Amino acid sequence: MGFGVSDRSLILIVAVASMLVTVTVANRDWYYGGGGFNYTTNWPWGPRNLNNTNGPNKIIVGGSDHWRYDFNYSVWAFQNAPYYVNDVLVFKYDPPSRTPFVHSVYLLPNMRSYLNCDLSRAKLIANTTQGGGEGFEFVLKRWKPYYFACGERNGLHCNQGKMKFFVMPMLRRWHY
Ligand SMILES: *[C@@H]1O[C@H](CO)[C@@H](O)[C@H](O)[C@H]1NC(C)=O
Ligand SMILES: *[C@@H]1O[C@H](CO)[C@@H](O)[C@H](O)[C@H]1NC(C)=O
Ligand SMILES: *[C@@H]1O[C@H](CO)[C@@H](O)[C@H](O)[C@H]1NC(C)=O
Ligand SMILES: *[C@@H]1O[C@H](CO)[C@@H](O)[C@H](O)[C@H]1NC(C)=O
Ligand SMILES: [Cu+2]
Repeated sequence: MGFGVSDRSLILIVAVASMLVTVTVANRDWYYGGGGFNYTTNWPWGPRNLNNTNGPNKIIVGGSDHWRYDFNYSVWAFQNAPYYVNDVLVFKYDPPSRTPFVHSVYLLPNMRSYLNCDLSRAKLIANTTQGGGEGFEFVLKRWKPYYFACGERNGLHCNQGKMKFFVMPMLRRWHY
């Protein structure tokens, strides 16, 4: 009988629909990268934040700069927000056997000590050797602010070296 007008419309609709599906699938690939999102090339408000059902994220502190002197970790932490409870922060830095410029990781008790780089009541969580290899992993276990700082040179790395940041992990929403 050939194609009537309604048949043509139908074909058009099917064609457009399949194009939309293709675009949607392409976007999904772009967004979720088949499951492994690359934090190194992440944008500030990265799409990893869109999928809260993805499970805990592993985040390398400082990205490809790792944990080093004179890198603005406040800006880095802000750009990588939000963080979720059970996300894992990975601190990477060379051990003393590989560099004279050693680092460490401390947790500071509050905002005041954080602002002043006051290490007197800080708690060591990773010594100078623990950032080697795959790095030191710290799980953001609780819904509370975490204040991190390097403890080397009596606060100099924290102050002058900008080696400090804080995060406030959010509770994960298991729906979207
Ligand atoms: C992430 O991106 C960086 C920089 O483009 C690249 O060096 C690294 O290999 C990538 N990692 C993965 C897991 O794709
Ligand atoms: C989020 O990630 C999970 C696990 O990778 C996946 O099963 C789910 O379909 C994703 N959700 C969306 C909206 O893509
Ligand atoms: C750092 O901690 C590790 C693991 O607890 C320990 O084996 C190592 O001796 C410590 N290194 C220093 C320099 O304190
Ligand atoms: C990091 O950079 C921001 C924006 O330029 C600045 O306001 C902040 O003081 C810097 N942080 C440190 C510790 O210098
Ligand atoms: Cu340091």
